Amino acid sequence: MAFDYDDNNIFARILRGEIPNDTVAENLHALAFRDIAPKAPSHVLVIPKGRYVSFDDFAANASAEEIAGFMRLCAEVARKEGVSLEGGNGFRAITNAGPDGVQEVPHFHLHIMGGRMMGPMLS
Ligand code: IU
Repeated sequence: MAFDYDDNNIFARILRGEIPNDTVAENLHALAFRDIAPKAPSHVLVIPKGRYVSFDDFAANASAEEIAGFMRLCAEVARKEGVSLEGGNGFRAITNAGPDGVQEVPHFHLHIMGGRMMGPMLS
């Protein structure tokens, strides 16, 4: 298998309820919770409930329903956090994949960050 999923990664343990999290929103396919070390006034991680290592694993192997549920939850988070373009000032959504992307947790997640001007992409 191309993507070996580690069932003991920290986000798998959060999904199993073994570790507490500060939930912002949830649906059938995804969970959104506050990053433990926020890099912006609003910094939320959105993760699929399925076992996907990275963006490319999720994009290639998740069902259309899982992908839609995930994306809709991202939009709900932006609205709830007051950073969507419906009334807010915008946000940054990024994912880190693999060693060059400096991915720390091997369960796909999207960072949604807002509440301040984010600055240049690269650092
Ligand atoms: P990365 O995209 O895998 O590089 O980032 C992982 C993020 O997960 C990082 O921003 C951490 O602060 C965050 N995080 C968390 O919210 N809770 C945890 O228990 C752990 C990491 I470990």
